Amino acid sequence: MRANPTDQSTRTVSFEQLTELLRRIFVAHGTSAEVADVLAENCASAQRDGSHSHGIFRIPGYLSSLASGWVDGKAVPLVEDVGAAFVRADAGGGFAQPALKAARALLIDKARSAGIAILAIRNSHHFAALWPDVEPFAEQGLVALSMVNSMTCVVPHGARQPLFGTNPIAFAAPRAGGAPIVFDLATSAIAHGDVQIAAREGRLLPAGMGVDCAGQPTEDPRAILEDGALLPFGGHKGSALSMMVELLAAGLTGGNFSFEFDWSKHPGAQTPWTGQLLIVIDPDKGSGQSFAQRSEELVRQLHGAGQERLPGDRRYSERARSMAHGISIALADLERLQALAGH
Ligand code: NDP
Ligand code: PYC
Repeated sequence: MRANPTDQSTRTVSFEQLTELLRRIFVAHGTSAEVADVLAENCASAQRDGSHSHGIFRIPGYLSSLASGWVDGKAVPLVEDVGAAFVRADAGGGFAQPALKAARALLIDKARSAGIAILAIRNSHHFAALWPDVEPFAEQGLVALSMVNSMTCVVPHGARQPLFGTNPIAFAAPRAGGAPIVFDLATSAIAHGDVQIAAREGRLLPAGMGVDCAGQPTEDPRAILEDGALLPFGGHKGSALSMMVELLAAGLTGGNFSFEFDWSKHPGAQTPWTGQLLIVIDPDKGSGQSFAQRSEELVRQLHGAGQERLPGDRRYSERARSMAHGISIALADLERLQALAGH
């Protein structure tokens, strides 16, 4: 780990160094080595790509959830082959990503043979960015769509009280001339993690993100976090998408709806106990043409129409910078991580 010459209060670490540090933290706080490998790579990838609401910022939440006994860091997922194009995984009260890892090869085999395959994960905790779950499929020429529900903190459009989670949707598609096209967005106006970061930094939010405990619009992130709530993005449209996420990620999989679990007997619990759906498609079955060539043509037209920045582009450029120059981390944060790893 080397000092950044331009700023004495930060250090740069390589992706591999950060992954190893996080892996040691997870193991030291009660996960199995297998689960630690998956979570550490996921969290380090988010930090590397500038997905700051789901990078190292999340480590205290992971650890307090583990310490509370709310999530099983040693759970072994159970994968079931339930149809020509359908796989189920019971995460056993553990994290969703190890369940995805366990089901992945079967899911890809089915998507390639049937043209499409579904993975329904239940009894799972997802506390991360969603793009790491879909992007690798597109790197293998497949289209992937995923959604996960979280914890009640979003007021449905026209409702008086919160019911939905922040419920992200992520999509990845291969492209002939570059890295996959990927988007990953919360269906709330802002991710809960970004509200927490704004509160910590003492910043106000833009208008239209949330309401206070009286249901009145507020730009104060603390008022949203303390008995207030978030709003869906795009009014009734985002609200409809959030409802779809509840139906597919929880209703269809057998996971909890965002309003269905009660973590009050586990002080410190932060990881939502819900479900996740993945749909994987072999796009070349759709027509006689190469899908990756078709998506490249769409990108060309988007650029021609003036859209320079596609979803995913910011992450990819952060990733390139991190891989070339290291991941910059505040010294205080790095020291906290090292202490958690037991250095
Ligand atoms: P953002 O609003 O920051 O970004 C959403 C998407 O839009 C990204 O793909 C982003 O690309 C793209 N984008 C942003 N700005 C532009 C622009 N100007 N032009 C074109 N594309 C743009 O994300 P959210 O705040 O909605 O979500 C943040 C993270 O929180 C996500 O990773 C999500 O999965 C995670 N989350 C996880 C939850 C869970 O339960 N596990 C719950 C809710 C959220 P780029 O990435 O390149 O910036
Ligand atoms: O940022 O909304 C969020 C979130 C919820 C669960 C994990 N991240």
